[in-house]
Amino acid sequence: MAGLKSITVLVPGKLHPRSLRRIKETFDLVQIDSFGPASLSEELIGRVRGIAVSPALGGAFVGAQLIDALPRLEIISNFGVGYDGVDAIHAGKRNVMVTNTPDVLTEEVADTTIGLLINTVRELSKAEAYLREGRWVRDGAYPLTASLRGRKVGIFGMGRIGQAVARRLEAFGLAVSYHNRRKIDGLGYEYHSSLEGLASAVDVLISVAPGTKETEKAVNSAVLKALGPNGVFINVGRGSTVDEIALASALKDRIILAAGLDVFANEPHVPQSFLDLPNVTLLPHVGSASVHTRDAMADLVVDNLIEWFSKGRAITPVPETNHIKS
Ligand code: NAP
Ligand code: 8YV
Repeated sequence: MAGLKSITVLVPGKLHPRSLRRIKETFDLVQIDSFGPASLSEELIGRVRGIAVSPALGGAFVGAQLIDALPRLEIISNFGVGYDGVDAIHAGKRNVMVTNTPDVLTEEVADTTIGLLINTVRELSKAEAYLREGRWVRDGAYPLTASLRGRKVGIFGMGRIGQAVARRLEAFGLAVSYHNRRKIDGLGYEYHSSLEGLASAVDVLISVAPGTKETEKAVNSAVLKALGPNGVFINVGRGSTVDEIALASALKDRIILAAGLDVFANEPHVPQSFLDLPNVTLLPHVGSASVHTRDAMADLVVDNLIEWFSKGRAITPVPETNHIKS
């Protein structure tokens, strides 16, 4: 790997410490706190050949401006399977490879999704708070809750994680259906060609869809109304896929029963309207956040860089840049 030491990899903002350590051991690592091209010296601009970034953990958004400012840039290695923090379409046009971290986090995120679903329906964290406040002794048993029994679950975004969630739900004896842009051949779950159609056929809607222009605010008031008064909405995909104002109103006016959210449009800021509501379970984007899985993601970020600069190919290119050769 000695030849890689002369290659400069820029890390704008925060990144997992394991990725940082391995990049530092292998490449010429340059970390910067402020992200715009204006914060880079002329000398650095001419040197950077790779970027490693984790937008959701406090890294920079890697947009067209930054990509265009770096004439020798070859690869952007994104920490996370969701790469809405990188302008991959623009990178593709500029012949810059973009990689993400699929598969290594799939089962962890599916576990978290099931935990969030059960917690939302059976109110486990509220029941624990009740016990800790001494209310079991003072007020008696915790009130009875809603149930998962007999529910139909719809998955918006039946990809790697969606299918891992569906496998778990099958073991729970729950009926599963889904909406994607395309029906998946050979997948034995009922397909709905529209999100609203899916929502009206189920009483749990789980969003595992990516944050794109097409999915922006896709979960809107019509979808929530279709989900109905017994409906539960779970989001582990991206906050941008939800009209958060419509969701807060739907929860407040009992258009739906409850929601469980791991992701938000403007992280780490969570709308006060959600914090004020009793029927929403809130998590700080912890879907993949175990030591085991974050280590695997951190390694894949660096392995993509090493593979690119030593063998001229990427391990996990995103579809928008799959065509690019070194
Ligand atoms: P994936 O395998 O690419 O699955 C995404 C699915 O969404 C695909 O089946 C795709 O099917 C569907 N989709 C994309 N655009 C759509 C649209 N406009 N309308 C309807 N369906 C659409 O990705 P994954 O590995 O399962 O990850 C999914 C997402 O989960 C990531 O992008 C990320 O945002 C999120 N995530 C969150 C956490 C967390 O910590 N909460 C962790 C990991 C991932 P079609 O192409 O057929 O439409
Ligand atoms: C990470 C995620 O928490 O992979 C994703 O898309 O949302 C999570 O696994 C996030 O990317 C951290 O940067």
